[in-house]
Amino acid sequence: MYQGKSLIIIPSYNEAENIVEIINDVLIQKESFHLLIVDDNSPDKTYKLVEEEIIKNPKKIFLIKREKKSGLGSAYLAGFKWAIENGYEKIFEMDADYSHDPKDLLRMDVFLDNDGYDVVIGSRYVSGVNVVNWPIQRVLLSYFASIYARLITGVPVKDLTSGFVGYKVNVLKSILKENIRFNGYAFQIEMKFKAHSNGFKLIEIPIIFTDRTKGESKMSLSIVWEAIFGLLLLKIKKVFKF
Ligand SMILES: Nc1nc2c(ncn2[C@@H]2O[C@H](COP(=O)(O)OP(=O)(O)OP(=O)(O)O)[C@@H](O)[C@H]2O)c(=O)[nH]1
Ligand SMILES: [Mg+2]
Repeated sequence: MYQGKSLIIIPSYNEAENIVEIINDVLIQKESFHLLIVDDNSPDKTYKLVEEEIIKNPKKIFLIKREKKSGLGSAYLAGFKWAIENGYEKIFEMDADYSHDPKDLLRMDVFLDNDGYDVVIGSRYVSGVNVVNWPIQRVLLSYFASIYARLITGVPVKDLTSGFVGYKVNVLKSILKENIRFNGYAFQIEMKFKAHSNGFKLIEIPIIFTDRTKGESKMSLSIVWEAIFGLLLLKIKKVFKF
């Protein structure tokens, strides 16, 4: 239905302070960009603001509203399925909180028009450390997590936990045939791991990641544990193929 178009998927949970602005900032980047918000019944009613935007622009903005908070990974899986069913060719993951600059979507989109690349990753660590306004503990955690993830998985990507990623639809079709186990940071690692092991070509381009200035973080210790131990499990399962 939407061949040649790009779908930007934004999961949202209590992003009322960001959502209207980010929707409009994404749409002005390129005529062919469409948006899908996956909201988990946010208590601050983020979805209501999305519904109001949809009334103004029903052909380009879409909403999946789920019953309850079920995690970032499962929100993306619902979004990917919808994107495939609706015939989009390029699909992006992006946060609602302005950590990812909508302007970077243009640079990323171009790579997916190129035959040589299947996945484009907006990367904080491709040239030094490009993170603005994160406390030093958070930068260190993320940076060492990325080194750990690279060592364990063997995937030659510097920012494996990046949540700013574009995929050609074939990549998602192929990955979704498999079982996706994880839901938090580990979900991001798993997606790149599976894309790489299914033979797709990944490229990292540098982006500047800025900490959110509005709304609250949903990061939790359980998300970090899932990434640390879950990854080991993923590797062991791959080695022993069960
Ligand atoms: N639908 C849905 N969206 C979520 C869920 N958890 C987080 N999000 C959204 O996913 C994106 C990333 O979440 P963040 O809270 O920014 O996580 P983070 O980037 O690790 O943490 P901070 O930047 O420190 O806030 C944001 O757009 C959130 O609103 C969830 O369970 N369901
Ligand atoms: Mg964030």
